[in-house]
Amino acid sequence: MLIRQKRGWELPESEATPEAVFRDRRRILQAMGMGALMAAAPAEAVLAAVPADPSAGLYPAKRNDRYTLDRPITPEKLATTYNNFYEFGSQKTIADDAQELPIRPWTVTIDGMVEKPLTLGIDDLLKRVTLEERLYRHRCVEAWSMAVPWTGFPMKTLVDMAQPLSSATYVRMQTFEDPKVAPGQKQFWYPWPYIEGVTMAEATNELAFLVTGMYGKPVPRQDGAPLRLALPWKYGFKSIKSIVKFTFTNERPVSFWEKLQGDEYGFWANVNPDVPHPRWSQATERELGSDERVPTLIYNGYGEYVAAMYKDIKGEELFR
Ligand SMILES: Nc1nc2c(c(=O)[nH]1)N[C@H]1C(S)=C(S)[C@@H](COP(=O)(O)O)O[C@H]1N2
Ligand SMILES: [Mo]
Repeated sequence: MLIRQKRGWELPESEATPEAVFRDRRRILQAMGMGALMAAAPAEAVLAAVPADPSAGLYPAKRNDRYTLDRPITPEKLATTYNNFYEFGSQKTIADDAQELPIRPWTVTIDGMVEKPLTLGIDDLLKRVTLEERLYRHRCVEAWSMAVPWTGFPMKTLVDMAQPLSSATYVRMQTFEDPKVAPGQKQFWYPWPYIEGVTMAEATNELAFLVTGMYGKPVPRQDGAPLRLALPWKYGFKSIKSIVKFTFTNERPVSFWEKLQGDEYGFWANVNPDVPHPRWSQATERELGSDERVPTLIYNGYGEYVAAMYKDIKGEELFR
């Protein structure tokens, strides 16, 4: 995804040093007025004293067995330490830095062309939905992939809450904006805030899933806490993280990546092994934790659920 900077794999490994972990622990302890404990107690024991996520009791949720995998679940450690979250930097090792993101209070706004505009806290939203677990594949446009047990609720539930007007044809989504905690947002050449968009048909497709949890726990900050999207048939950049706003509109949203480099990252971005990225092949992918390459599938293997939405769309780059 990089445009004007070095690629993640060219950056020094020192990004993920134990020093960074230590710095975070020290920060947490100081915030708790427990600095004196630092010398005495093992860091793990003290971290256990950090107040729990108020939604922790909702997990694990019951698994929906309709969505099955053709491969093993990616080890949690990999899925939660190899991330794309440009708000915290363009390297893959942003997990420690992302712990700076405050996820309570977290306000979600639903506005635009709707009968029921709504502003509510994440925990109130969680009270209005039924959580379930789904096993989904995730295919990044950079040609790595993972298989993850997400927990969340269908995006259609949120659409139904909002009661969109018949004139609404798209949903535009927006990530938090706070350069004080997300240093990537000080990089002025990126078009912050991160924006993504889907059509109303996509938003209400049964696969479109709003994620609040992962591996049977609240989703960690680096993976998009407290609310992110999972669109398993599209390249990963469509699955926007840490969402604060859903706007129903009749104008096609221009996403973060499309603004930056529209010839490489378009609105539709459906996975297709036969349509190469302008700079690399999309025919195969590397599963996190493996060095082998496996074939990439059209719509990332989800064609039976989604292909019908695109059959009458002509003259559009559906696969970029
Ligand atoms: N706000 C925001 N959302 C984002 C991104 C980002 O940089 N910022 N990266 C996207 C990309 S390119 C991918 S592949 C996935 C990565 O999700 P993961 O880190 O949980 O694997 O998040 C997507 N959502
Ligand atoms: Mo990605």
